[in-house]
This record gives sequence, C-alpha cells and structure tokens, in this order.
Amino acid sequence: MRVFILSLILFFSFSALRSQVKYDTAYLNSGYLHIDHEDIPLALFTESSRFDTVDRVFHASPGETLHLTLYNLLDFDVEVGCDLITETVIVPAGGNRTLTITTQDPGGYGVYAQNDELKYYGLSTVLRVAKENQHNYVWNLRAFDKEANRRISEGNTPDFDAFTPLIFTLNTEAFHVNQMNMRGMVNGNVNDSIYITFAGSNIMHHAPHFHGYHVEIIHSNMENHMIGWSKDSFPLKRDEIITVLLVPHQPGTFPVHDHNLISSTTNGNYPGGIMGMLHIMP
Ligand SMILES: [Cu+2]
Repeated sequence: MRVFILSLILFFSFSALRSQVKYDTAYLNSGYLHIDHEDIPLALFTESSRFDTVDRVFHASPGETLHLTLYNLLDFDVEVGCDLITETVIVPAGGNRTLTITTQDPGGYGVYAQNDELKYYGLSTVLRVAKENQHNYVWNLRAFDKEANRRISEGNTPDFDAFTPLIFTLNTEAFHVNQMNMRGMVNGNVNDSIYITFAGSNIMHHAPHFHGYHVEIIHSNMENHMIGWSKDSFPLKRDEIITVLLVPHQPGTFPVHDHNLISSTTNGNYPGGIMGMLHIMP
C-alpha cells in the first residue's frame, strides 16, 4: 500500500513538472499575399513548411516554458527574439534553432525577427499566454507599402522615409464589401468573457474602435497607463500588443474598425483594410 501511494505521488509530481514545459514548431516562410488582383511578397511564421497566409500564433499557459523550434526556409539567416526574454537565436538559412521562452503572467507578447525590415515584412507574430479554456482571439494589424515589400523580396533596402502604405490587413486579410474578413470574426454570447489581443505588428500606429461595447484593457507588452480602463477605443502603438476583455451586455453584430482611418481602405478605396466583426448571440 505504501509503495502504491508513493508511486501515485511520484506520478503526479512528474506530470505536474511535465505540464510546465511545452514544445512547438513553426516555419519562417516566404510567399505572396493576394489582395486586389495583386501579389504582395512577404514572409510569415507558418504552421507547416507549405506557405499559407495564416500567421502562426503561439500559445502557452501562465508559467509554462515554451521550447519553440523554428525552421528557416528563407535563403538568409534570421535572428528571432521574444518580448519575454533577452536571448535571441540566429536561425540559419535552411536550418533550425530552438528559442526557449519562460512565461509568467497572462498577456500577449511579440515573437519577431530582430531586423526591422523583416519584422515589417511579416516576421512578427504573437505568443498568447493564457489559460487554455478561454475565448482567445489574436488580431494582427499590418500596413504594407507594396514597393517596400518588393524591394525587400529582391534583397534591397526599402525606403521607409517614403513609406506609402495602401494595403492594411487584419490577420493578413483585407476587408472587402463582398467578402467579410473571416479571420477577424468573434463569435460569442452575452456575458461571455472574450479576450482579444491586438498586435500593432509592423510599422504603423493604430486606434481600434469597438462599436456596441466597451472593453477593459487588461494587458500590454509595453508600459501603458490605461490598464484597467474601460474604453471603446484606444491607441495601439507600433509593436505594441494589447489584450482586452470584452464581456458583451447586449446581443448583436457590431464592427471593430481602426480610427487611423486610412487603414479602412484598400488601395485608397473605402471600405477595405482593417475591419473586424463581433457576432454576439443572446
Ligand atoms: Cu469608429
């Protein structure tokens, strides 16, 4: 009996230890974003070695250590880091390296190329630290100047002083009147706790505005004096990652758009660009 109890204790302590470590992988991958009959070159963290335009978002529970193995399919080396740690890894072209990230508090944190041009080019995503059974959404907002992307894809330096973005995306999709952004949808019920993490991922400042609801700003990866405030719009700085809590008080369908109004367009035409949608059932 004593041996049995002892092995039970051992078993549970080992599983507790194991649950604090998580392994994950992603690819550094290049391809094209197809928007408004044009192909815009970019590079993203992807789920598989086959390129697709879905940003790979990482998840960990608070306190968990994430061993993130990155495979670099690009033809140059990329140095990758994360907001939560000071170490970085240089992932060689064609090779792989593991970034070890120790997490603590819930929130959204950046995982990105250290080089600003590559970060702009798409190598910037989110590590969402949260309990597993929550309603978590991550919305990555980007502004693209096609000329800058073309120059980076050809190995040249873009001219960010002449930066003229015409393409704005939420999770690499631009809104279109005939086609809602399916990657910018929130589905929930009145009184649910819904967490949305906004990443101002590449180069522009944004100002998300919620119609129909106020949200509580609960976390930022930067110094932010608005933590705990209940607001319907808030500034999102370049490289900032803000997590908000939405507890809907009424049912309905409401948009979330950006008050940096140029980003509600695609190639200068309204409506387009960054547009999320909330579908709240009774
Ligand atoms: Cu508005």
